[in-house]
Amino acid sequence: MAFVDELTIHMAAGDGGNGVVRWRHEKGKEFAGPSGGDGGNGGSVYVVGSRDLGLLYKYRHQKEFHAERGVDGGRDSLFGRNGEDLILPVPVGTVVTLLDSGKVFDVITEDEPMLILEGGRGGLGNERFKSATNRSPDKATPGKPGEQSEVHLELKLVVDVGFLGFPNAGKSSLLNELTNATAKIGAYQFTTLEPNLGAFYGYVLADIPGLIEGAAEGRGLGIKFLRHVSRTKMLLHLISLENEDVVGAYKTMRNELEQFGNGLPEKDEIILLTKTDLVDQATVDSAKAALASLGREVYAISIIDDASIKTFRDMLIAKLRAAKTA
Ligand SMILES: Nc1nc2c(ncn2[C@@H]2O[C@H](COP(=O)(O)OP(=O)(O)OP(=O)(O)O)[C@@H](O)[C@H]2O)c(=O)[nH]1
Ligand SMILES: [Mg+2]
Repeated sequence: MAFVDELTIHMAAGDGGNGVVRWRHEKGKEFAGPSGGDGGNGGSVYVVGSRDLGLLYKYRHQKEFHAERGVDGGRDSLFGRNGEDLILPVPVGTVVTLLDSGKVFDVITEDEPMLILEGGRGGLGNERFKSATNRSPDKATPGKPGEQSEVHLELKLVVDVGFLGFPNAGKSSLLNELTNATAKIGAYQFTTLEPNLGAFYGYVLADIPGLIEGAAEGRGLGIKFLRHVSRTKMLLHLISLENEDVVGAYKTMRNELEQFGNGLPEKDEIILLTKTDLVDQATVDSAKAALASLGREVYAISIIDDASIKTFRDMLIAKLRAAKTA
């Protein structure tokens, strides 16, 4: 799932349909009075929370969203039909700001539409203006314009676990293994160019592009993505056992975090050694011991070892549930 977290679009509620001036015709009567109907109301614009975190990405090429206009009134007292509302699904966690008025809507629930722009009321047909003193009014009113605005949508996602690591560490492979994500995997660096998200037992896991030394100063794809993990509750730090010096690799990455700051260094962190199938057990054990001696929790997996994935998955679920109740 590709990731777009900000979008500005133009949204418009529908204008009201016009009221009309019409006259009744009845056989044998020269004058039978006004019969112009009211216009229908314009459709309103709503946003509604959805679990689909990729929605903003789907809207990225569309700049204009509008509800339907009300239909004009007709003769024989016919009311125009109301315009259809527009109900735009946005990911739960989206903050919707109407740039024209500054109004802000926080979409935090699913399936509860929130009215953001109201459709214009339909105009009145001439039949409405009939009175004892005026039996043949030729007055009708136009529909009112619907509200419209530039609208800024920003997804302020609460990611539960952010994956961190050098390119090729196996971040995307793990995300695909643990979640419904279908992130691209490649045997080269920087396969992942923007964050991928996956749903994990009601939690959100995010895989970000690989970081390299100097990321905090803007090297590689760096800083833009560190910003994303700065919103996560927990970091999963992946280190490939292809590294001969896992402690060195760990310290390099930690150093980037320290330099970046923004609360990142203080986050809960789990270390995950990857690709255990490429080395012997003794190497796995000594790497684990060396990292554990820094006072960190360390786990090890291989994508081709189902048992290791299962153990890790169970541990992660337990940890997330414990964090929630803490
Ligand atoms: N042997 C082995 N290879 C693995 C394992 N996990 C991932 N790989 C391979 O390692 C390479 C990199 O995997 P990715 O999941 O794309 O790594 P990444 O960390 O997302 O890389 P970037 O997106 O470039 O930062 C791919 O060729 C994977 O097939 C593993 O457990 N064992
Ligand atoms: Mg990747």
